[in-house]
Amino acid sequence: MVSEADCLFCRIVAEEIPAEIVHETGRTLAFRDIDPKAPTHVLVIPKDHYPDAAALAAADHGLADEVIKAAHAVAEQEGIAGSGYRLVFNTGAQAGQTVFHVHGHVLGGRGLSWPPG
Ligand code: IU
Repeated sequence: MVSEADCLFCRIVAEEIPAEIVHETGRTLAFRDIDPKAPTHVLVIPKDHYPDAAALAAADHGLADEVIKAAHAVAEQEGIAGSGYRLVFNTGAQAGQTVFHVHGHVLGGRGLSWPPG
């Protein structure tokens, strides 16, 4: 397991910090965002630590695919796969990334405007 001691999401994976887990596979974890921006707002992460989506994709071992599949499984489980949902990977500070353990936001349950702010 690749983890960083001071990473919030690594600590959720290690069960040192509680979270409402909604989906888990061998290499991924999904939990409800603590400050939801939509009726459904779930974060999907690889259990291993990669700082952002670019680093995860560069690792090239299929884990990015697993995260995206897990996100769709969450959307189905939450009942928003049919109506539509947004999968967002904020990548870098200017894009709004605040937690530097790659995570996909699964957002849905209401109409979502475009473009984002
Ligand atoms: P961002 O894309 O890095 O900005 O997303 C980080 C998310 O992590 C953000 O939506 C926070 O509400 C969420 N979060 C959380 O779920 N639990 C926490 O303890 C903290 C942040 I700090």
